[in-house]
Amino acid sequence: MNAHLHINPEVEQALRSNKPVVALESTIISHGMPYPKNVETALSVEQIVRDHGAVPATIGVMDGKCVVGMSRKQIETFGKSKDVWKVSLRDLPYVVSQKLLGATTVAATMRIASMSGIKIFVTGGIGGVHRGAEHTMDISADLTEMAQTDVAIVSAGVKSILDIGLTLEYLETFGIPVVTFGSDEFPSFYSRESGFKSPLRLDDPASIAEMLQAKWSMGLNGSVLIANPLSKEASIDRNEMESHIQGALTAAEHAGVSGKEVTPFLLKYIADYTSGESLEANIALIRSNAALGARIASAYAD
Ligand code: PSU
Ligand code: MN
Repeated sequence: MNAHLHINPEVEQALRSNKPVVALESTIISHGMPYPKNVETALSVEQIVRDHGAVPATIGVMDGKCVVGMSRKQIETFGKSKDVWKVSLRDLPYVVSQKLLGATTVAATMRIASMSGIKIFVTGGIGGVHRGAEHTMDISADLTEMAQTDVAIVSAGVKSILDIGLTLEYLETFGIPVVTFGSDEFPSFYSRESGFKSPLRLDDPASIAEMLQAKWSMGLNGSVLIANPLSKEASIDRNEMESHIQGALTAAEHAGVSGKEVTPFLLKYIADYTSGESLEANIALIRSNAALGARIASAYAD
């Protein structure tokens, strides 16, 4: 086994005996939500995974190791510390060799999950093709990673800080199936609607697990994006979100934000300007994704 991988004993045991395991990322803890809601949410998400019959494995970088299955204390460290690196794929060797504290994005988390043998990964939203990418070339490494790594991702769709249409085109080009759970429309994170039809739809976790099995057993490499629309009660009106997103994009341009800072800047702006509402929606959707991910992981293990 890779010397930089540290899998906790409970996760290791579950993987060895083919029990369902669900990977969880840490960028959402360190850069996606304020303390202490971030820690409370991360711990409750782990509990939801357990309640649905799977073992949670929150992933991040610490002391030169890719930690797979953080302890409660480690989750608190990621939630409280000020200088946590946002680690995408390109940052991973630097942060590991420099022994820094690193919160992993979707791209880095799924690669570490794959190194460990975990097949299902639950998050809030993935990175994608940014609006204006035809000029900036700002396309998240989450997408390139999804093209090659055999880990399925459960998310609430794609946040409309991104260009959802171009992101769906990219996923099609790279052969990444996009399946929405129980809906014909692809969701846009805070909203059940996006204005885009979902390429595929399945209505139960077992059918999704069968599709994963079919894909990987044929040697078709890469991820499957499983979109789980937020409940109607927690969903925020799409037009209301659009005005906040426009504000966030304008503020980012004025502040000259670029590179890896773009996504955290936009997320924080929206959270600040929608006060509690977007944070509550964010918590509701990640909890719902955790339940669905654990059910798919259980079906896949069967
Ligand atoms: N989108 C969200 N919430 C998030 C992220 C994206 O709605 O927390 C985080 C995830 O960790 C994702 C990362 O992998 O941002 C993408 O960053 P970038 O666009 O810099 O690749
Ligand atoms: Mn980017």
